[in-house]
Amino acid sequence: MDTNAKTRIQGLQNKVLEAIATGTSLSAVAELICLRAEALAPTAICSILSVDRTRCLRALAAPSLPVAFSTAIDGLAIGPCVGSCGTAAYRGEPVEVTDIATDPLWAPYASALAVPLGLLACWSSPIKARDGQVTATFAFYYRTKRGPSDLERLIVEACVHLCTIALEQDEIQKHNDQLAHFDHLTGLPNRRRFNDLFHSRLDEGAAFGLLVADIDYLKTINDTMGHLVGDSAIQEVATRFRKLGQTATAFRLGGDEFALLVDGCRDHAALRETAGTVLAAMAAPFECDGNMIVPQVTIGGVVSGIDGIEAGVLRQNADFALYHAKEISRGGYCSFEQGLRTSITDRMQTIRDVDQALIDGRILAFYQPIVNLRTAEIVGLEALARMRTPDGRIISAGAFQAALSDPKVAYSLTDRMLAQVAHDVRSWIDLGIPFQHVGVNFSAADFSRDELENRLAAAFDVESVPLKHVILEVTETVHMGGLGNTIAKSIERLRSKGMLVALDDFGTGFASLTHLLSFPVDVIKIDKVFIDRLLTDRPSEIIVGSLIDLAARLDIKIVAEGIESAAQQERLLELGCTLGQGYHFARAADVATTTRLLQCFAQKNPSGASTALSARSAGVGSDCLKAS
Ligand code: GH3
Ligand code: MG
Repeated sequence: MDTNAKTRIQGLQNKVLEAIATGTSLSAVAELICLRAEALAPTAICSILSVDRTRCLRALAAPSLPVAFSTAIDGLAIGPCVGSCGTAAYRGEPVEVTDIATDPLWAPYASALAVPLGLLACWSSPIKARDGQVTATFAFYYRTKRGPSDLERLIVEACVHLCTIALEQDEIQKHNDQLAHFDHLTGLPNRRRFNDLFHSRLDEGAAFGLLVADIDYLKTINDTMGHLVGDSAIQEVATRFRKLGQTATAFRLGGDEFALLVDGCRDHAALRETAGTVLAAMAAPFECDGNMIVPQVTIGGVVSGIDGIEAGVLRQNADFALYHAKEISRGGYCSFEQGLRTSITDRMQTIRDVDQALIDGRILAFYQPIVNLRTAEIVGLEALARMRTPDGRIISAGAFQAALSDPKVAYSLTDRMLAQVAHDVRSWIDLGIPFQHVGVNFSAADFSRDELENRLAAAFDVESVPLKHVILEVTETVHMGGLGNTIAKSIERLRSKGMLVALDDFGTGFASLTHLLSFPVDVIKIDKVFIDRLLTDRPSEIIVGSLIDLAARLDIKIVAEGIESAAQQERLLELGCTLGQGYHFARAADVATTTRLLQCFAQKNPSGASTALSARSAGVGSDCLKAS
């Protein structure tokens, strides 16, 4: 071969490699290879076909062949007798057909396809990936009945090599795109892809709805059944979302959060209907690692145009709706409403305030006495959180209650309270006060990690305070909430270790006495709303009276909350309730005031049969909670 030909082949190689290196698309590179090869071999017509995963030929580049010819070949399955290219791909070796009209390999296609176009001979070479799989073919067609020349062999050799590189590069590119746009765990398109589509829908002014969904209690699933089961829950939810097909396009935004784009949706009613379909898809349980799990999700939704036209606002409003749904309708759906923005941003501010107060040490334990209604002696305390503002005001828990919807804040607040309560109880014991017990409030967040027993033990160990001085106070919603009643089980475990559990705010939640039989507690605290109406509302009096009788028979102690008058105190005593708390006796006060109160009014003989809060077993009077 003359040096001129060599140089020209080298020129072809350089040009193509440069195109690959600069990220030119596979089809454009393939076309460039064809045109350059044809320039070097003017009597040849070049065609590159790829072989897809289903082993069918796909037209990649054939710039000098009629489109109809390429279209006819596209989709043919490779095989032992499929022209030159289909056969070369099948055999994995070059196929030289010097007379298409008579060669049996071309029998089905010669007269219908090639010969009428003047294509009389075809030499096809397979292009192989590193693993030996044929991924494409490179062919020279001739208008005369002949085989390739020596120069053409060299050109094809160079081109096959270049095609291998281009195809490999394309695979890498596709793989990178997959990684960049699709989630590894679920195979769903990811946040980036969602953002692209979301913005382009908005740019087009298209009508669409957006649902954001978050799996409920995934942390609990991880903690109780293991991370792999948690992964399976995410995958299962993704699979169910994918099966929604045209109804909504699902994306995994990250963690256990998903987005669903509902094209064509124009109003809240339509979006609510779609959300209903999504929720219905979650109903069936699935099995994983021997556990039966119902994959519950909560969904918030917005409609483009109605709830915002700007991407950031619309997306944030969807989050607000989800946040709201998590609070009022777990496992359900809420659509965005304008009022949500203010209420949620207010709450966020409160969360930030409490978070800062925790950092600054401005969360304080105050104490309200629980008294013997007969003697007004203090038999115990309830610890109540207070926040001191930077300017020194004391804010009661009701005013920053909203912050406790944030599990992290709620958890840290309990830690802070436990440390202070343990410290204060130590000081009372050291002062020789016959201290009995203090109730500490716990939220659902405190049960979210399976370590409450250790946290309690650690906090009180530091001050060498025995846990018998602590009563775990939980509300009905906490007690009955949680995945598969894990909270109730955790409470039962703590009880079995001898700790007392009080059900706080009884009557305001959803608990029934039947629940109490399945998940017993030691103390019921009747909510203030019943005490408020005790003297004026006959049904309230009947409820309180029956509750006191029933509790006595179940060996559960009763504490009345929010007693504000001597008349209420007397009526409660007549009904058989001997323990209570409220402004009539004392408001919650700081540790110094509480110390003075305890020094003056603490029940002197807690172990006496009728004057303590603390017996779980029979034989101890009803106006004590705990046997010493
Ligand atoms: P909620 O009911 O309020 O939604 O709380 P949650 O327990 O589901 O927790 P949240 O939505 O606040 O946070 C998501 C949790 O999901 C955090 C993390 O523990 C867990 N998680 C995030 N990504 C993965 C993952 O890829 N695999 C597993 N197993 N868990 C994950
Ligand atoms: Mg979640």
